Amino acid sequence: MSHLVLLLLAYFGSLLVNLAHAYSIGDIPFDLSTIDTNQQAIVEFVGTQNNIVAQITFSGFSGSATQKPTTLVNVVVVSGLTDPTVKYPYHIHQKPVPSDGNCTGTGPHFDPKFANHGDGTYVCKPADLANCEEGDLSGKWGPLIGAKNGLVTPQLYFDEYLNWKGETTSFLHRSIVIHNQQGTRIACANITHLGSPIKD
Ligand SMILES: [Cu+2]
Repeated sequence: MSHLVLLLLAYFGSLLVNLAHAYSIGDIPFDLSTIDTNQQAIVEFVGTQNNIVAQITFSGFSGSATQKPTTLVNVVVVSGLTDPTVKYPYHIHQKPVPSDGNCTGTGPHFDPKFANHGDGTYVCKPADLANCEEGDLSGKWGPLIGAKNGLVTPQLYFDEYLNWKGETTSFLHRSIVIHNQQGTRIACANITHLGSPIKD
């Protein structure tokens, strides 16, 4: 190989490394280097309820002068949601899973800003995310669509409405509930914070 080719390869190689930190949401450039190593959380469904095996991770980005803080959410389901005609809703619920494992004990959706007035009129519109319940993940980003072989199409999105701080405002140490189409709670698991406690 000529030196020129090697030089060009080195140049484009370094360009790729730089690009690895650049990301864009629509037209807005996003800087992945603002990731906060303390804002990491994981939810694991281990197959003990309706055979549902899934992992949901949350990674917080602290933001910068030109960029709002946001959270990258990754939802992977590999078993249990096997009816391709069903759209399975899932939400962050108010309380962690009780020791008896009963999903009813997780309480209502996590909604610290009272987006739901409890009068039956609540609807989460993707065009108006600020007025969705913070915990209404499937309302904001779409339900999980069943797959015959269990491998649900993964979801990956940035949610700028999730809050990492404050005893009443943080989504940490609560739970995620997956429902069937009728609304029955078919699995629930706790949101575990990875990293040092976050100061308010
Ligand atoms: Cu729910």
